[in-house]
Amino acid sequence: MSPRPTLLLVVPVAWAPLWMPWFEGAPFDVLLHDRDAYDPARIDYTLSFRPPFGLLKSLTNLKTIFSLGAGVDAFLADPEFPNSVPLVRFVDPQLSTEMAQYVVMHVLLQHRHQRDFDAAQAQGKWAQRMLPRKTADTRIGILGLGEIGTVAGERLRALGFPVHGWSRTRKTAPGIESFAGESEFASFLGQSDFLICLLPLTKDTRGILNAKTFAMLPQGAYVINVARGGHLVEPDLIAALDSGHLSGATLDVFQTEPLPQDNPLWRHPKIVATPHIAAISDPRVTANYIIESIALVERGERHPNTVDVDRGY
Ligand code: NDP
Ligand code: OXD
Repeated sequence: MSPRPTLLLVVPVAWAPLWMPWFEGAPFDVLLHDRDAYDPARIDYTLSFRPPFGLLKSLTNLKTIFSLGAGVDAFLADPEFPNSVPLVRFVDPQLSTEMAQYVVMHVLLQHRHQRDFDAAQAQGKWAQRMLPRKTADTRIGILGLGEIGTVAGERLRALGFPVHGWSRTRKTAPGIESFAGESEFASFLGQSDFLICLLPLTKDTRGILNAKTFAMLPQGAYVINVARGGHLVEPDLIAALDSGHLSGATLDVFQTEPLPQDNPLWRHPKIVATPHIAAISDPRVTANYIIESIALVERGERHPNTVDVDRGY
């Protein structure tokens, strides 16, 4: 009889009670990286989000590396990442729905000028007025029409916004106009009153939210970055907000997380900053996904959510 496979869970020890119960009854053993002693050569699978550099290489018999997040940039940033081992990312309809909720909420808060009404209420002012721009005239541009970008686009479309998206390859999502590749980037930007970043962080997309990009957006555009902090050139955003070209920004992700206390993004009057909470992988759902995924790998099948390491996503 072959030995049971072993999954190494790389999360803080304090999170063990959140995760371990969902693996009970799984047909493999689960060890916690920071708590349990183990022989690196006996680990078959790992599940982590930002594993310490070098750890994965030290596990010499890995069959698959699982990411507990949708984004895998932190894995590929490891100079010793073992390229020959399949890397499988987390894809989950619930995660996509929650990401879409976050995006919809921040589009609506801005579109409906809710913060102005909050301020008016605080002063006891009856500030009745019509929406300055009609929903049908408010064009939403989504950078990245993948698993999450497509769901966010569909939800915004259902609310009456014209939605278009930009991706590497052409898409055919109903009601969402597709722009593809660098040659269509400028025309995509030119009609984006809201620009929502849902790209993976790769060598091609790092710093894509920069002064040049902002200059191609219509006057008064609003930027939402829910992808990765590395997409944004922070001083360029502040300059575009201070010049009045951009009307505001919502940021859920940052170059350095947690966002340092002295970072000006915290206090900028036109920025809404949240602590990387747009959607957090649910341990129960993720554990089920891993149980099914390991069964699939053990049957010798290729996982459909295997990352193309050369492409970076
Ligand atoms: P997918 O891989 O499903 O989609 C990525 C999309 O980006 C695809 O449409 C792809 O195009 C497009 N793309 C990639 N590179 C380029 C490029 N160079 N030029 C144009 N388009 C490009 O990713 P998900 O939708 O699952 O996730 C997106 C990101 O969201 C994650 O990588 C992660 O960083 C972030 N995220 C953030 C969370 C949070 O809480 N803030 C939670 C979850 C995810 P094509 O389809 O043609 O290949
Ligand atoms: C993810 C994330 O990539 O949580 O899933 O950021």
